[in-house]
Order: sequence, then C-alpha cells, then structure tokens
Amino acid sequence: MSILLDNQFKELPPDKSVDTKSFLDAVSHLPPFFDCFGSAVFYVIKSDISGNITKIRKVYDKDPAKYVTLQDIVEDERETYGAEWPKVGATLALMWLKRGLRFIQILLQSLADGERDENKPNSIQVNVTKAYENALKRYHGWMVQKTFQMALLAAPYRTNFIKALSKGEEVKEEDCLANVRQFLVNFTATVDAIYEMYTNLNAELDYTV
Ligand code: CIS
Repeated sequence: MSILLDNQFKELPPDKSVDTKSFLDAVSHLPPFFDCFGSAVFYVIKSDISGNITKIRKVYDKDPAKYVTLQDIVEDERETYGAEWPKVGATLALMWLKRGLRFIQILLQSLADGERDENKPNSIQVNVTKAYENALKRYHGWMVQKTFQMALLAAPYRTNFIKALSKGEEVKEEDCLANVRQFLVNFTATVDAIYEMYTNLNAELDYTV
C-alpha cells in the first residue's frame, strides 16, 4: 500500500478552515519518511520539520477546544503576542512548515506530471530543483542554499523514491503516480488554504535564514 494513501489529508469544508488535529496527525507521518534517505543532510531537514510540528502541537494540546482550526491558533497568538507577532510561536512554526509542505507538493506534482531530465531519466533532481526554486529558495541565504545543493546530490533515484512511497514494495511507476495524484487533491487544497490564511491575516514574512 502507498504511504501517501495511508496518510491522506482530510477534505476541507466549504470555508476552507483546516482542522488542527487532523492536520497534525497527517503531517506527523512525514518526519519518519526522511530516515529512508540515509544521507545526514536529511536529519537537518527532519529535525526542522519535527520542531515545527512539535511547536504547533504544544499550543494545540494546551486547549484543543479553543484551537479547533489552525486559524484559531494564529489569531489567538496575534492577540497574545502583539508586536512580536507573527515571528513567534506556532505562527512562525506553521509559516515555515507550510513552505516545506509546498516544496513536497510541487515535487510530487512535478513527478506526477511526468517532468524529467531526458538525459538522466532516473534522476529526480529536476523535480527537486523546481520545488526548491518555487517554495524555499527566496527564504534562504547563501549557506542554506549550499545545504540544498548537498541535499540535491543525495537525492534518491526516481525508482528508489517511488519504492519508498510504496513502502518498499515493487510497484509499477504508473500505479504509484496514480496514488500520488490522489494524495495531492486534499494535500494541495490544504497547503493552498494555509497560504491564503497567512495572506489574509497579513502573517507572512519574507526574511531569509
Ligand atoms: C528528495 C530530495 C529532497 C531534497 C530536499 C532539499 C530541501 C532543502 C534543504 C534546505 C535545508 C533546510 C534546513 C533548515 C533550514 C532552516 O533554517 C529553515 C528555517 O527554519 C525556521 C524554523 O523552522 O527558522 C525559524 C527562525 O527563523 C524557526 O526557528 C523555525 O522553527 S520554529 O518556529 O518551529 O521554532 N527552514 C526551512 O527552510 C524549511 C526547510 C523545509 C525543507 C523541506 C524539504 C522537504 C523534502 C521532502 C522530500 C521528501 C518528499 C516526500 C514526500 C512524501 C512523503 C510522504 C510521507 C507521509 C505523508 C505525510 C504527509 C505530509
């Protein structure tokens, strides 16, 4: 069975609010996935994403009835933190987490669309680079961009990546990509909704790290 279909995101309601508990449950399956890549550079990414998730969950666990949606958390922190907001708390953690999720969305969409380097058909570097340039590069200074270059060299081959998405089973590429397309429906809608919320609440920042 596919890891992606085992961890589908929930369909959004008409008001596009994102249920905090379902969101946290879905994204918590992401960090363990990095263990199958092997290279040390992925531990850095894993720990960054895990830190974001832990920070959001800590706020949620304080009062689940109050923080039913992600927007409840961000709006509450706007009141609580005043001038410090939005570069603080779960608002900051979600700001960065959504960029990582956008990266994954673009990467998976690019694979599903069949984009590839005809000279290196078993490489996903072209897909990873597209995702990076669209989702993360503008927020990264020179040093972190170098870290990306290292991660790119350690990127798995397409066949291994697809096998990992299929829990190590041998599956036809086309079957796996069909699962990817199905996963992307609710995943993309969720990531889009979080981006829209940050724009509407004026919570987006564009500093570089
Ligand atoms: C397959 C090849 C992938 C190559 C990936 C290359 C990615 C780019 C590498 C750049 C290295 C980034 C290292 C970290 C940089 C951080 O400095 C930066 C800023 O961090 C933030 C913190 O998060 O800084 C803030 C202060 O300014 C705060 O400290 C904040 O933390 S807070 O607020 O919580 O305290 N962070 C970033 O730039 C974010 C980097 C995200 C990178 C995401 C890369 C994802 C790669 C995924 C590849 C695998 C795809 C797998 C697809 C599906 C798997 C399915 C799994 C199950 C289903 C789960 C559903 C999601």
